[in-house]
Amino acid sequence: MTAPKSSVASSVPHILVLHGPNLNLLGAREPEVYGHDSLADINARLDCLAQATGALCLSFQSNSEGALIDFIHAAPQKGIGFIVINPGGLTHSSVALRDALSGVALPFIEVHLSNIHAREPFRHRSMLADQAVGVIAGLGVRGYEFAVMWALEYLQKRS
Ligand code: CA2
Repeated sequence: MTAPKSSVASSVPHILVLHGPNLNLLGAREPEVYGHDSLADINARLDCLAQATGALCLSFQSNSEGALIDFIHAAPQKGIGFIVINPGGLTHSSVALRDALSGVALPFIEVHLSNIHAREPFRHRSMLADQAVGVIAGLGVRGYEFAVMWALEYLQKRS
């Protein structure tokens, strides 16, 4: 007997990759800081990585704090088991984003393309980092890949 579609989907590990404000500009501006890859390039690579292990990688970018928070709130109903997030500039200011992540209680890794600790002092503080499973900064696009690989291992061990 064929299993109902919903139970097939829920057995597949789901990772959510969230990109915060201005990251839609990747590849077009400031390549010396953020690299040459566009957001579409990054998402496609992460999607391939997840699919190679039979998982699903859902990506979402917004310039709006509220839209990111709404997406985080909906994550458990979408079957998401892990979040990889580059909160962009909201990293350094957003108590609301921190509260949303704590609210859904999903494990997450914080990723930054640049090494925020080697930049201006206001970028050294993260509102989310102490709640994260881990933080990756300064490894460019590879940082997202490492985070997704770690998330895949984490979800496989827990299934
Ligand atoms: O290094 C990172 O990934 C950051 O999260 C990027 C944020 C910055 O505010 C954080 O301190 C560190 C900025 C995202 C803006 O992205 C742009 C990409 C291309 C051109 C202009 C901005």
